[in-house]
Parts: sequence; structure tokens; C-alpha cells
Amino acid sequence: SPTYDVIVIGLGGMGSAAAHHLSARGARVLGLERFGPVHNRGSSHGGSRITRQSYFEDPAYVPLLLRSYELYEELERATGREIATLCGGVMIGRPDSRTVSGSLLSAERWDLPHEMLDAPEIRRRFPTLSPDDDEVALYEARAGFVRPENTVAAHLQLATRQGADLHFEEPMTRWEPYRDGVRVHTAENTYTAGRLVICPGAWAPRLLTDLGVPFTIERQVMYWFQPKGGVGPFLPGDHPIYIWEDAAGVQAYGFPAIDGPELGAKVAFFRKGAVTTPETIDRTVHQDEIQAMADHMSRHVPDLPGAFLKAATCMYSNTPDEHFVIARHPAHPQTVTVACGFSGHGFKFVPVVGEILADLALTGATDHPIGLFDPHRLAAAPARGVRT
Ligand code: PYC
Repeated sequence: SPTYDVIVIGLGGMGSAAAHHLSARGARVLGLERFGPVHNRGSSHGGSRITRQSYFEDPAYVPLLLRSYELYEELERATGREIATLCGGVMIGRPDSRTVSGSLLSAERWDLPHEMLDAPEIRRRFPTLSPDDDEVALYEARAGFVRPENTVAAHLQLATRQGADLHFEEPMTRWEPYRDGVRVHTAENTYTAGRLVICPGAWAPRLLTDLGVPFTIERQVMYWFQPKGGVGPFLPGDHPIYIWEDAAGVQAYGFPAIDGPELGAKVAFFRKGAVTTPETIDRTVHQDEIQAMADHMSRHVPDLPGAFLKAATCMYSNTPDEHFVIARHPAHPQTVTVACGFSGHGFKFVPVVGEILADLALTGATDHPIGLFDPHRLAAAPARGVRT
């Protein structure tokens, strides 16, 4: 059976980045993916993902973001693909909302360039946005959006160029410890390797049963609307990305019109999805969901919900505290590394996670600060309840 230094399970966002960074360091890499290249069955599709540095979730993410931004540029240079566009972004809500206060905490802790805007200033700078009088925004010029499909394609392209074997439509059926490494089985073949890197996305509950983390897989819907007066005021030169937390704590987020007039502008709720599994997810987007999204946005970005254009579903893989899991597997620390539980805010970290996974798999350690992502913190935690 073929032998590798490292086998990477899953070639979505995180796995494709791992395959790139591992093969760039000279490792003999096999990547196994259950679907085709750059597919839309997991969590790495939909044309855009937000990127930002003043990170409301926790200041501990900031150094990783700074490195990711460097790697976006490297990836663009190496492949000629559009990866990240920094069109600016606003985090809007009441001053004490998590979205605003958490973003400000990170900005101040890490001395990140930002501006605080009151409601009249938000309206003046961004006329499409209609904040309440008691809402404010943290504006960050270095926020923007990342192209998920281009990012995955770029990592796969580089990994292939560097000699990685990437097998698509070939899911892992099981793996076991074997000599000093692992043996991985698929329907077609058996492979051996010194190390295993598991990037399961929404398949984490099935592939990482012995990790001790109670994941919740959540169905998410992305919506594209044609703005009422056309895309003019929504173009990326004038329009920021936004995350908007209302007085009830509901977060919605949106993008400028980044794909021309036909595709309008994308918007979604951040969480608020139904619990699901990759096998049973309802891929149909229903009229009442579309109406609820349009009604919500008509209060904040009144010109956005003109004609409904299209919608797509994807999945979040939530941990109970919504922080990631990136570590050597506690039950197999010598051989297996895992990256999972990205809880709906992981894509912007894809390049740096690839670098971290290569560090952990090849040397057992990383200089990146990943203490927050230790799975031991979650061993006794209940699964996160899903807000509806
Ligand atoms: O990670 O910035 C983010 C994000 C916003 C909405 C969903 N994810």
C-alpha cells in the first residue's frame, strides 16, 4: 500500500491549506476528499467570507489574523487568483453589544487602526446603512472579504504543483494506528503514513468521536438580493462589509455587490440556524426564511431587500464556546492533528491554520498562539444550544 509522510483528511478550506503548507515543506502528502475539488457541500462556498482584524470574539485571534493577511498576499502572488479584498468593514450595534465592545477591545489591545462612528456619522459615510440613534460602529479599513472558492482552488493548485497526491470522491472509511504512524482505509485502497491531519468540517461528529468535543452542526442560509435602486451604492469601492447586532442580540452580516449587477448583494444571519447533519440538511430555502431575512434587513439596510435573487445553504460546525479546536489529538498525540469546530467564523483563518497544521504534524509544536483552541477545555461541556 502507498506510503506517505502525512495524510490529510478533507480538502475543504482547512485541509487544502494544510496540504499546501505540508507539501511546501517537502512532506510527501496524500489528501483525501469525499467530494470533488472546490465543492459546495460543506462550509467553504458561497463566493465570499468576511475578513476583519478587530476581532470581537477574542483578542487572542488577532495575531493569527495578522499572519493570515500576509498569507492572503502570498497566495495571490503565487497563483494570480483574487483572494482578499479590503473594502473596509463596520461592526455595528449598541456600544455595549458584543459586536462593538468586543471589536473595540481587540482594536485597542493590539493597536489596530480603527474609527468609532456614531449614528449620524455612519449614515453620512455609508448612506445605505440606517442605524438607530443609539447604535455606533467600529470602522476598520482593513476589513473586507475573502473568496472561499478561489482560496481552496489556490491551495489545491499549489499542493499539486508541490507533488501532493490529491484524491477526490474518495472518502476515508476508517483509520487505525499502524506501527509508528497510521493506516487509512477508503473503499478503493489502504494507505499508510507517519502522520494524519483531520480537517472534517461538518463531518466532525462522525470522524472525531473520540475527541470528546460536543459539536453542533448548524444549517445556514446565504441570501442574494437585488438592491431596490440597483447595485450602484452597494459597490465595494463605496460599501463596506458589515456585521450588525440588533438590540435583541441577533447578528446579521452582509457584503457589497461584489459580483456585478446580476448577483446583487449577499446577506445572512450569523447563526440562528437549525441543528442538522451533512446527510440530512434541508438544501431547499423556503419562502418564509427569505421573507424573514428581507424583513430583518429592511430595518437596517432598507434598500437592500429588493428582488430576491438566490439562496444557498452551508453548515457551521459549532463548539460550545464557539472557539476553534486546533491541536494534536489528545488520544493520539504523536500521530494525529485535528482542526475543527470553526463555529461559523473560521474561513478568514484558512491560510494560517494550514501553516499551524503543518507545524503540528511535522514538529509537534507551533509558535502560533493556539492555547484558546485546546480541546481539553470542552471535555465536559454540553453541546451549544442553537438560538432561533
Ligand atoms: O467570521 O466574520 C465572520 C462572520 C460573519 C458572519 C459569519 N461569519
